[in-house]
Amino acid sequence: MNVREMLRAYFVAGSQDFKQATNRPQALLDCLEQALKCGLTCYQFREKGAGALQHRDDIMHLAKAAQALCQRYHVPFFIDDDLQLALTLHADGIHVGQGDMPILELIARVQGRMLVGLSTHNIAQFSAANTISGIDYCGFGPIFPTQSKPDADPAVGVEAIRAVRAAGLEKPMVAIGGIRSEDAVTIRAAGADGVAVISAIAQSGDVPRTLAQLLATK
Ligand code: 3NM
Repeated sequence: MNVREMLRAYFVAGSQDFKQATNRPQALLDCLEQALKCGLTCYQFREKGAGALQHRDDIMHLAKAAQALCQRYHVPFFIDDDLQLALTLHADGIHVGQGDMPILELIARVQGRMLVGLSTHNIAQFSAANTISGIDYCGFGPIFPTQSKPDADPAVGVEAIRAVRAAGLEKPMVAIGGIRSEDAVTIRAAGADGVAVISAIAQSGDVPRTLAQLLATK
């Protein structure tokens, strides 16, 4: 699978995204497996924020279980912002934000052993990332206001995706932030290679329908 195809329907989640569940880690795994069965193209393990697991052993155990599921369905497994964990597990990729480990240092330490994704929140950041060949794709957003990330930047809107592509910036891009499954077609038409979501899948009452919409061609 090439990187642009991998970005088509990208699920980002940790146990903290299943606040209603009595067993949050298990709820994450159940939801992830359902999504994988329905054609999910990428998963990022992001155990972060209020309610996230705190103990290293628990995090490792959950990450390994999520990775095993992804491997069973031949879907790339990314780790958010934890290079040590990503290297230990031989993850397919690592994703970092602007405030995490500096991207050039990360690329140097990864040495081509896994894919690298970087979050960008405006055209200037995307443009800077566009010139760095060690970055395999950029997250871009938040497109809409999001409930899932308390420190999110201001929403940029779908128009900002068009502006990035109109400026000739061609790095693979996954749009993120407040995206509902019904928005996927519009967002891809604007120039994103795919959509990354937390709530649209984690809080879906009908994962097959959600994935069908996320993957839809029109
Ligand atoms: N990163 P939801 S927005 C993890 O703008 C994350 O880089 C963002 O969650 C960014 O799909 C975001 O529930 C949260 O809005 C996405």
